[in-house]
Amino acid sequence: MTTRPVAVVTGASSGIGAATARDLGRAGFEVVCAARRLDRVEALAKEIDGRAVRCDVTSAEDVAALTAAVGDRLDLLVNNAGGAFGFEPVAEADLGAWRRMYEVNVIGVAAVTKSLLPALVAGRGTIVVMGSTAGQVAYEGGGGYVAAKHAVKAVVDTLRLELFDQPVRVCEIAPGMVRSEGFALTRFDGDEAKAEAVYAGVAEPLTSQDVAEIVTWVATRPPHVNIDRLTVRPRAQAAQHKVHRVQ
Ligand code: 8X3
Repeated sequence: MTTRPVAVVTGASSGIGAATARDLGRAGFEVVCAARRLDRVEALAKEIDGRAVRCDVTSAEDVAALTAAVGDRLDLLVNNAGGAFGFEPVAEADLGAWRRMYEVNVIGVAAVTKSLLPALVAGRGTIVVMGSTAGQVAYEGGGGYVAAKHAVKAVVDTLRLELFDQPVRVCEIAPGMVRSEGFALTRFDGDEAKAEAVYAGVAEPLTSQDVAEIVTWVATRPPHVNIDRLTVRPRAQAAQHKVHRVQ
């Protein structure tokens, strides 16, 4: 029987999710590392003395299995799984990619949160959702992702209202430019040159670890303190389009 608080991190196989799982492990959490790539989360779970569950957040069966693995009580849910697919203008929207983005970023968050909510209420837990500055401002080529992340923000705000009399905290973390393993590469379908260009000349984008430490901080505030939304950008990014690049 564990005496450590228990956290679930979705999308824990890489990037912000993996860094968050590690950071929470260091902070004393027993972390349930959930992701589609089981081999990766198994290795991570071993490293941090946590648990691994294969979970595609768009699969009802996988979400049910994750919920069963968690049991009756949960201290922290980090809805991190998500991502951007494509960078085309609305006029050329890849509708399949838009549907996938809505499915994983929005419905995935709703499905996992809904399923784990009874355990979170029992555990007087905290829900952290990985949003994005794309949930606050639009940018050219971002349409499908921008729309999905705006929807994530709306879901978080709705949830917080609905849980106002429950002992559950609800927080959205909205990072700007993070040089995380995979994000840009996924967006550009494996095109390394395009992925690299996103960060070209930027003195210092955020790292996954920077965001992970914020998740841990949010989750370890006293129970009456709710960080509603935390926006974080690198110093070199004053606004979505205002990025300082040196050549
Ligand atoms: C990532 C931030 O600017 O690529 O969520 O949309 S951005």
